[in-house]
Parts: sequence; C-alpha cells; structure tokens
Amino acid sequence: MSSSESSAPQVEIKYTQIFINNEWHKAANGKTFPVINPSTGEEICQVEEGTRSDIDKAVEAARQAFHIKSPWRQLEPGARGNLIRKFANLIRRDVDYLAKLETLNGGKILPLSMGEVFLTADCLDYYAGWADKITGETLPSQPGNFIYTRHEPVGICGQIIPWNFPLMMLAWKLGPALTCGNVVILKPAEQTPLTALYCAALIKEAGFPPGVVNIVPGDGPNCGYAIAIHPNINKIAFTGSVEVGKKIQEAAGKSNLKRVTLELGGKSPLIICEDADLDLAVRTAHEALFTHAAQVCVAASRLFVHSKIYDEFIARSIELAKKRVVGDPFDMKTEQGPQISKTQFENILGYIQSGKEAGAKLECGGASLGDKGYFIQPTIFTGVTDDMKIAREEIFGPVMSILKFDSYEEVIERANDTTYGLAAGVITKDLTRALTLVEQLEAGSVWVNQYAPLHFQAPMGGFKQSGQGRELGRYSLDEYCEVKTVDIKLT
Ligand code: TXE
Repeated sequence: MSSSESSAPQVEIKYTQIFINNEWHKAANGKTFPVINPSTGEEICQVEEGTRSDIDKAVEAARQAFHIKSPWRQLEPGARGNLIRKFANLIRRDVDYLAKLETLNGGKILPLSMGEVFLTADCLDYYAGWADKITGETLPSQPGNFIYTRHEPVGICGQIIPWNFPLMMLAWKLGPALTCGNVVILKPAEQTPLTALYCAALIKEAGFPPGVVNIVPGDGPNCGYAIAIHPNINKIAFTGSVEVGKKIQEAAGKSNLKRVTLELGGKSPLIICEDADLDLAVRTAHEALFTHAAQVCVAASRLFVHSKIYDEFIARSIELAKKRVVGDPFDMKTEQGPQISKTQFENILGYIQSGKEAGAKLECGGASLGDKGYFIQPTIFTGVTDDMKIAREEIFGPVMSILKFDSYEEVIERANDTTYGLAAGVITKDLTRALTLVEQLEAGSVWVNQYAPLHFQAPMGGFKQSGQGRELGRYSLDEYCEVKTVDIKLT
C-alpha cells in the first residue's frame, strides 16, 4: 500500500433519489440500499432502491416524452444535438467533482477518473454531431414509383450499465440513443449509482424535456430485470456478465421481443511475437491487464508469449508488476486502487487459489493487501495451460496469466479456443504476420502494437458470447433506429 492514511477528500453527496420526469422521487417500496466505498468497505450513503413500480413510473414518463407531439419529438434534429453538447459541457464544467465522486464510489485512481470524465463528455460530443446526419436512402425504382427509407427512433430504450466505467458507459448508451431521438430509462450498477445520479441533475440543467432521460438506481434481479421484461420498453442495451446477458435476452423474448444489444465479458488474448520490441511488449501487456485493477471488459487476460522471448519477457514483466503502487486511489502516486466489492475481491482470490492448485507458477503477488478495503496485489502466473480455470474464465482482477507458444498456427488455434470474442492484440514488427493474425483472430476488436486505444468512431462489441450488436461509431446508430420503407405510387 502506498500509505495507510487516506488522502480522500470530503466529497459531498448531492443526489441519492430516483430521477423520473426531471424530478427526484423516493422509492415506491420505501426502501434504500447502501453504497460502499471499496477503499474502506464503509458505507458512503443510502440510495433509493428502484423496483418494478418505479420502472413502471419511468416508462409512463418516457412514453409521454416520446408522444409524437411532445417537445422532444418536435425538436429539430440539430437542436437535439445541441442539448447533448450542452450536457457534455456541463460534465466538463464539473470535471473535478465528478472525478472525485467516481474515485470515492468506484475506487478508480483519480487520474483515470479525470480521464474518464473527459472521455464521457467527448463521447457525447461525438454523438451530438450525428443528430442531423442520420439519413435513410432513396432507392432505385421503376418510373412512377418513389421508394425511400426513414431512420426513426426505436422509442423507449432500457439501458443497464456496469460499475467499472459508470460514466463512460452512461455516455456510450445515452449518446447514440438520444441523438437518434429516443427516450431512455437507465439503471446504473448498484455498486456505483452516484455519478449517474449527478449526471441526471446535469441532464435537467442542460434543458432536456421531462421524461426523455430517467435514471433509476436499484439492483439487478428486481430493478434491472423489470426493464428487461417490461412489455412497453422497445429496446434494451446491456453491459455486464454473460450470465446476466443471457437472462436479458431471454426476458426480451418472453416479453415483447424488444431489440437487444449486449456487451459482455471477455478472455482476450494478446500475442507477443518473437520479433516484438520487448520494451513495448512488456509495457503494453502490463497496462493491457492491470489498468483499473483489471476490471476492464477487454483486459488482456491471456498473454501468449513466443518461446524464444518467453524467459526475458517474464523477468521484465515480474519486475514491472512488483513496482506497481497499489493503494489509496486519491493518492497521485497510486497506480492501482481496490477491486469494486467484497464479492469481486473474494472471487479473484478464489481464482488465484485455483491457479496455484492447478500447478501454474505464482511469480509475484497472489494475496490481498492492507486490512481494509478490497486491494489485491498485482499477480503473475507463468506456465499457465489452456485448460486451467484461470486461462478460461474472466477473472476481472489483477491476475496476469502467461502462456508459452512455439508456432503461429498453434497460437491462433489456442487464442480462438474460447467462448468469448471481445478483443485481441498482437505485438510484432512484421506486417505480414500482424495482418495474418488479424484476419484469423475471432474478436470484435484487434489492436496491433498497442492495446485498447479508444476512438469513438470505431465500433466495439463481441464475436461469440462476448455480445451482440456494436456500440460506438455509426454502427451503434443502427441499434437505436427502426428503418421504415416508404413506397409511393405517383399518380
Ligand atoms: O455483473 P452483472 P457483476 C463481468 C465480470 C465480472 C462479472 C460479475 O466478469 O466479474 O461480470 O460482475 C445488472 N436483470 N462483467 O456481478 O451482474 C446489475 O445490476 C437485469 C463484465 O457486477 O452482470 C448491473 O447493473 N439486470 C462487464 C449490471 O447488470 C441485471 C462489466 C451488471 O451486473 C440482472 C461488469 C438481471 N437479472 C461485469 N442481474 C463488462 N462487459 O465490461 C444483474 N443486473
């Protein structure tokens, strides 16, 4: 730990209620739930607990906001973009406060929280620009006929987001939904509702009409599921675990066949080729796994290293991991904060235990840190084999698994031997090898000589069980529009 004394500032908690119709509400069931500071395990505050009745109320508000004559539906497309831009600028205005709130609630190190706030605003700006550029097509037809398509909003969108990037996930979901003219009911993760609720206040301040964005905090099985199963919600977008993703899709099928997009987990391979620049490879692999205590969906959690450079790569990676400063996320020297919750913390320690029992070699770390909060040492296992649990399941914690390979035919087979397909990376100086691996890897994003750069114009999403549909870029606009074909006979 960098220090046992916390440098956490006092962060005032301003909003803890349910946001519907631009107003704050108490929960229908009269209950609240505790929000925990993962750095200490202590309660920050209580938040109103949304359930089915609150979701019903939000759906009614959204329905009215989406009425064909409503102020929102009557806005010019460019004006919709202006509102989103205004929201983005308010987020920038409050960067200091939002970053501290994010760090307090989610345990993210402060510089990363700052970065996330700016990326949130930038993402909203990107989507604001689309508002007046969403077009259909004029289609060829025989003389006397006129065929065209209109891209219309889907309607009421349910959005369920996770706790690892509470602000950025909010922007990835709200941005495309709003720019296409939809209305939204968003549920933040129960672990991290605070920044989303503050954003609700900014949405009102920006001037969005009542009912366009509704934010209902609550748990998964009651509040989240009420969204997934609701008969009057037209679309659901979800980011979280595969297990819950399957429940969402099932609920959508059971209820009203609402449109579904899913961004689920991963077990992403990063392939370090024999000709790789070793400094670049070691540094990239380190960040690709340990960033935000490895609570990142695209974390490079299977590191395939060519046998010719394996020993040298391991030695340098261990040295770097041992130097990583873990501790108070408000301390500017800290590189890694806590895991989000006791549950996640215990799961990760369970994975470490299973790695040891399966015979992988624990090179460093392997234990918790400190006497409060949910801190785990940066951990490296070598000699990991494909069948081990730590090589197959998403750990979502700071556990690097290093696997050795000899040939590229072999590594492709092994890298693709997973039910996931979210992301992958390749480090090599050989362009032909890079492009060949890119072609063969089964993953929604493949990065070469870098890992997880973020560009809002580039789509993100998964092959196989890592998801369905795409977020970001113009691809996500398709997920938030219905296409209407109009065929006119000219008389
Ligand atoms: O996820 P959940 P958890 C993965 C990662 C992690 C694991 C468990 O492997 O270790 O999931 O994390 C809501 N109906 N990812 O338990 O439960 C829940 O309230 C409707 C990867 O936090 O999937 C929260 O808002 N909603 C991931 C959201 O789903 C339900 C990010 C995510 O929670 C629900 C997070 C239900 N029945 C975890 N049950 C990524 N892809 O980035 C829960 N929820």
